[in-house]
Amino acid sequence: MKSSTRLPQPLSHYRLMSMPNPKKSSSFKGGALKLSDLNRLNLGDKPRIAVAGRSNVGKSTLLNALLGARLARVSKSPGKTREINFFSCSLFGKQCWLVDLPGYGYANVPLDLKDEWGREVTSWLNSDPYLIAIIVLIDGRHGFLEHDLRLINFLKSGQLPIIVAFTKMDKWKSNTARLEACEKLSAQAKNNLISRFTFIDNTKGGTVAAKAIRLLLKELLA
Ligand SMILES: Nc1nc2c(ncn2[C@@H]2O[C@H](COP(=O)(O)OP(=O)(O)O)[C@@H](O)[C@H]2O)c(=O)[nH]1
Ligand SMILES: [Mg+2]
Repeated sequence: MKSSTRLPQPLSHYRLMSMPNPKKSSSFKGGALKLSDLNRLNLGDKPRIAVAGRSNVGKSTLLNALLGARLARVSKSPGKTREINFFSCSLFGKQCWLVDLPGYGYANVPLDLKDEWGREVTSWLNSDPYLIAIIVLIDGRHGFLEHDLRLINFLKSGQLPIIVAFTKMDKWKSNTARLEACEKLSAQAKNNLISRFTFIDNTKGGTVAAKAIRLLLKELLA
C-alpha cells in the first residue's frame, strides 16, 4: 500500500487558515448510548467514517473542520460523554456519516476499551458493514500510548482501514523539532503496520488538516 506521510507545512502557512463557511450538507443526526440506538437513528446504507482517540486529542476540532461547521463540541478539559455522535456530511459528492466516538484514556472518561460499553463500541467497529474507515487521532507530542495501541491492535484483527492522524503538530516550536518528531512518529506508525497516516495542525479552523484527511479518504470512498 502507498505510504501517505506528509511533512508539516511551516507554521506561517497555518496562520492564514480560517474556519470554513458552514456547509448546508452537514448536520448533527443524533447520539447513541447503546448499540440498539443505531436502529432508531435510521442510518441507512450511507458510508460511515469513525473518528477515535484519547479524550482531548482533537477529535471534535477535526470533525468540525471536515464538516465545515461547528457542530461537535470542542472542550479544553477531557469530555465525559459516553455517546457515539453521528454527523451527516458530503465528501467528494457522497453523503456520509462522520462518527464521533467517545474519548478514551483518561481516568475520568467513561470509555474504557475493556469495559462493557468499550467492548460494544470496538466490536461494532469490526462488524458494521457500512464503516469504510476509522481515523485514529494520536497526540503528536506523545505518539502511541497504551490505549491507542490497544485500539489499533484490536482493529488490526478486522478489515477496517485505519487512518492515523498525529495532531497538535503546531506545538513543536521549531521546524527542526517538528521534522524530528515526524520521523519518529512515522517509524512508530510503520512499526504498527499503519500505512495511511498524516500530521495535522487543527488550529485556525483546521482547513489544511481536513484536506489531508480528505485525501486519505478519497480512495476509500471511491
Ligand atoms: N494546539 C492545538 N490545539 C488543538 C489541536 N486540535 C485540538 N486542539 C485543542 O485541544 C482541545 C481539545 O480538542 P477537542 O477537539 O475538544 O478534543 P476531543 O476531546 O478529542 O474531541 C481544545 O482546546 C482544542 O482547541 C491542534 O491541532 N493544535
Ligand atoms: Mg470531542
